[in-house]
Amino acid sequence: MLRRLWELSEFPFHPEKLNHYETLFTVGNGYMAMRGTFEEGYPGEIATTLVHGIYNHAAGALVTDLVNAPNPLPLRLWIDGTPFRLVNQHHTALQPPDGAVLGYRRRLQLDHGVLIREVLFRAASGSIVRVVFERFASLHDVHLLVQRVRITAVDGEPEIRVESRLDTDVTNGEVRHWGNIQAEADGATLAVQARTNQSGYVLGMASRLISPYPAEARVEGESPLVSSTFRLRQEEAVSLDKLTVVYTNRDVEADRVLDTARRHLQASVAAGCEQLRSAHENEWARYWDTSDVQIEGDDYAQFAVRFLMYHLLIAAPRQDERVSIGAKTLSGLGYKGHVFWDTELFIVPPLILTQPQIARNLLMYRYHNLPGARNKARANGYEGAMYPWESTDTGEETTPQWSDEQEDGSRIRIWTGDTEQHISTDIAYAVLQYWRWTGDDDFMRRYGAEIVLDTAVFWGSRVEARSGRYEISQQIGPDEYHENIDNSVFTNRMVVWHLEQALQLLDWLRSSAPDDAARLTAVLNLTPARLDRWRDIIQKMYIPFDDERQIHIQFPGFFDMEYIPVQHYQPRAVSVQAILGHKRSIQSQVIKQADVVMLMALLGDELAPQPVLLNNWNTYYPRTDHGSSLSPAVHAWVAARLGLDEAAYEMFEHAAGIDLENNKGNVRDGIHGAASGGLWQALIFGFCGLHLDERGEPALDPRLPAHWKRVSFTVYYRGEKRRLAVTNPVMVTPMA
Ligand code: IFM
Repeated sequence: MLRRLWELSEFPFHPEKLNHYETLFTVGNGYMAMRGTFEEGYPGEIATTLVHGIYNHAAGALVTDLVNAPNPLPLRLWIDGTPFRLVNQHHTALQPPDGAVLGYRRRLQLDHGVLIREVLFRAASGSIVRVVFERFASLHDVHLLVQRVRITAVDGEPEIRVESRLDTDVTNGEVRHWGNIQAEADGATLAVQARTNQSGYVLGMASRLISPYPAEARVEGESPLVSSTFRLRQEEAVSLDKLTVVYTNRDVEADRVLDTARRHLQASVAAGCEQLRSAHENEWARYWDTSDVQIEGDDYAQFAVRFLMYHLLIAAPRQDERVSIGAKTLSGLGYKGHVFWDTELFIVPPLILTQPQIARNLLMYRYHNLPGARNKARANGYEGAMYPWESTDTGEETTPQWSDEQEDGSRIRIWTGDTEQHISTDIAYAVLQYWRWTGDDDFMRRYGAEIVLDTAVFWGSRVEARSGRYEISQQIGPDEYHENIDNSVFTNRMVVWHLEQALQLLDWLRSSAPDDAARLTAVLNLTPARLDRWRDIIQKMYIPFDDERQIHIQFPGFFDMEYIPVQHYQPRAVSVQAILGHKRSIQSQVIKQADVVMLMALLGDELAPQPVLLNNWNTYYPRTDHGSSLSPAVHAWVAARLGLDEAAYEMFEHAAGIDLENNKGNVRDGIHGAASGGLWQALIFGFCGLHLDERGEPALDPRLPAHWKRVSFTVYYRGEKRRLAVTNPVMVTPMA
């Protein structure tokens, strides 16, 4: 793979990386996204189009899926009757007489959000054509997908047939979600409407092939298609455009979905592709103005940070506060499109600082889903709001209870939906972080405070008073190898922090927004007795700590388990857990991901003095196998703050390679959204040391890798754009 500073490029074709690259080459606009599959198809492809918020729990499926929508991409070509494709019907490289691929290059322009694929192709007849496909999901008009194919007769005078289709024969793996499919082909316009078979979402798609030649349309099975045939003279070139518009009944009433899509299509056709493209590119320029980070002295890091931001931006809902970003963004079917803590602690922070309106939308998703969190608390015998570990459109808990079948036919019980409860505090953390950076008091008064306070109410009812102190039993901390343990130091300490913040927030509300304070006090039943209990918990919560070694203890009993020197298992392409097996590793000190180290990232110096933080690092870093993609970036961030330059850069590179190099081997399932957001935080909070100082003002404390010359970036602070830069040797450009 080649990388220019603004471009991901594949040259020549790498069929062995087909699914990996489909993920990387995804285009999207925060409403919908399409994986980088080919217009003509390819065996083994995972063609996926995802539209935010369209979930369905099909009969027989374990849990709800984010639904793979009908595929709008198909554009097939025949050159003198030879089908244009990159592989023959036996799935081996194309050889005469099936035609031949003479050259191939694919480029994703990160600055413009445009995907371009160029192929030099020889038909069986001997004619040679150059075919250039382009596509973008408009950032200006989120319902619109624009495709273009340009065909040039390089040698010969070939007859060309182009066929455009909307493919409704789509599934999520084995699971079929769509029913009531209607397909229409009328002139050059194709249309489909379908309804999800359990949740009843209606999706409509209308598409037009804009061709200077006569076109014929028909419906084949349940998919409409249109084709156009013409002959090119030697060296003649022709461009055909395909515009597709998508609507769902999340946008308009169900009976208006298709009609709205059709009208919208008509207006887009009238506007013309050039105008659609420049509006799209201008919108990208607007987003990059605040989201770009420039790194001088390290092209790999520069490219990686642009790539991650591109992927966060194409997944980020810009006009919708009832959806959120799943763990695999909109670029794959992994984790079924479910929303985890990945969003609030990893993805939201870069957005708070560079696109605060999007961050607000994502937090509003949690506000709207408070009823689901309250249901979960009640169902478990608690008060307040207990957010689900995995969330979809309903806000109810959607974590599967059992894994898919293992090789031996068994299934593993998944406990995270029951006992990975720190998510409620993670969400509160993000709300407070948003508030501190944006100063958005209106959001806090009307929505944010209710999230922070009602999750505090949950913890007040969740903790257990035992032997003169408070404990929390049966937890899973960030390190998910150790399930249902008592007194996770991460959870217990974050709960103390959460309750402290909740009390301070209530004080602020009382003084600056007494009506809201009174409303929330009444609705959430914030009695003096309840607040006294919070104060008591803050004082007496059990925080596992080893006085002798001056370290936090991940949980009592952790050090009694088998010690496995994780660093000896190198080089390895899989986690130590995968090598040693589930059973052994859960009874060992092998840690899946930053846990105490995550606590250090979130609380920084507030957690403990520097020597303790260093002791924690020296204890936990060597025991961590980074089995989760969330881990390396957090380690990079913390190592940078501790001045451990070598480890910081090593972990930064590891995190950058998770998607780009597929170093966890599962990018086919989608981009690792949390690793992406984590990488940004390692860069900005870790290496650049951006933080709010004692006065609540942004400040920098850089610790750049030695070979970096300069990092410059933009953040929003309380509604103002600030351009910042740090250099090596350290120099901080005053905030402007
Ligand atoms: O949320 C994460 C978790 O921390 C580790 N396993 C994968 C989840 C989704 O990314």
